[in-house]
Amino acid sequence: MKSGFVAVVGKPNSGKSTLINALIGRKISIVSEKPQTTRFKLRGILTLPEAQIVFVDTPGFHQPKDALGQYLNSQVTGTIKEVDLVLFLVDASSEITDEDRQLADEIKKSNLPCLVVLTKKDLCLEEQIEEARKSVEQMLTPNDWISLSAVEREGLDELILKIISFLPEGPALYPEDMVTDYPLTIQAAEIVREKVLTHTYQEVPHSVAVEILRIEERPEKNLLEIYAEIYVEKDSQKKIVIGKEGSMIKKIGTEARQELEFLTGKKIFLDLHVKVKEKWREKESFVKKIYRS
Ligand SMILES: Nc1nc2c(ncn2[C@@H]2O[C@H](COP(=O)(O)OP(=O)(O)OP(=O)(O)O)[C@@H](O)[C@H]2O)c(=O)[nH]1
Ligand SMILES: [Mg+2]
Repeated sequence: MKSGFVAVVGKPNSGKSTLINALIGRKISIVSEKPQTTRFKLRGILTLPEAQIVFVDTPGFHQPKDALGQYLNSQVTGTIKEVDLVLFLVDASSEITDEDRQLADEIKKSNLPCLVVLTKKDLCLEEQIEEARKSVEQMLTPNDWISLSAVEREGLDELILKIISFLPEGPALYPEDMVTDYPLTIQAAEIVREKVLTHTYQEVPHSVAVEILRIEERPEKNLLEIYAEIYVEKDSQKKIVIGKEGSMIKKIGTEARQELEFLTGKKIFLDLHVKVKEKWREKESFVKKIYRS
């Protein structure tokens, strides 16, 4: 048996969360077409007969603009230090940028084995993959390479075999039926945030944070009551999230409730409030309060 931790790192939107969800076959981490979707260091666990792989999803590595950005980057660099293997995801369908280069430097500093994953192959011509590969070769010399498409599930089995070859011998680290180790409070907050991200644009998705205030169990009714606060930074954003006559918050609430019911197998009562917290992304103490993990 082999087992170990694998950091999944890459710039925002490179496809980290999509890949982890595809490998585990369940939605571990929320996904959106907007950059900087992931804010937590989330673990997804894949148990096979011959190995247990613990993937650590991370926020997209980027040029930080505020306390939130600094915190997210620190989650990436912190994760790189505490794993057995680094998967460096590079979106082959878009330009290589300084963010890729800076992340490559961080990976080199770690001295850990690195497997480069060129993502979104379904969107690329063969030449683009070759070009991406050449650009990455100028940044670092990885231990191995793969190009794949998480959306089309192409290359996933090969990736798993390659990952296992880097892992040390060892027993399973988590129970074999466990796919993630993060608590329902975080899962629920992320699901609500995903619904907000799906339905809002421009600055709003970046300005939203969700905090679960409390969860109350009503076992006699097979019911969970979830009370959540949605934080935004401005009154105008609050209006958008609530929508005309509450239509938007109702839509967000309905979609989140359905997903939470599917996830837990219980009836869900979801209470959502929207609150303005001016410039929360610039306030380190607030960021730490919400995103401590
Ligand atoms: N066509 C295609 N799109 C993909 C693929 N993988 C991811 N995407 C899309 O790329 C976008 C970003 O995917 P995410 O998985 O959220 O990316 P991420 O790296 O986790 O992003 P952050 O959490 O913001 O750092 C989404 O719209 C995905 O649907 C792929 O293999 N093919
Ligand atoms: Mg992500």
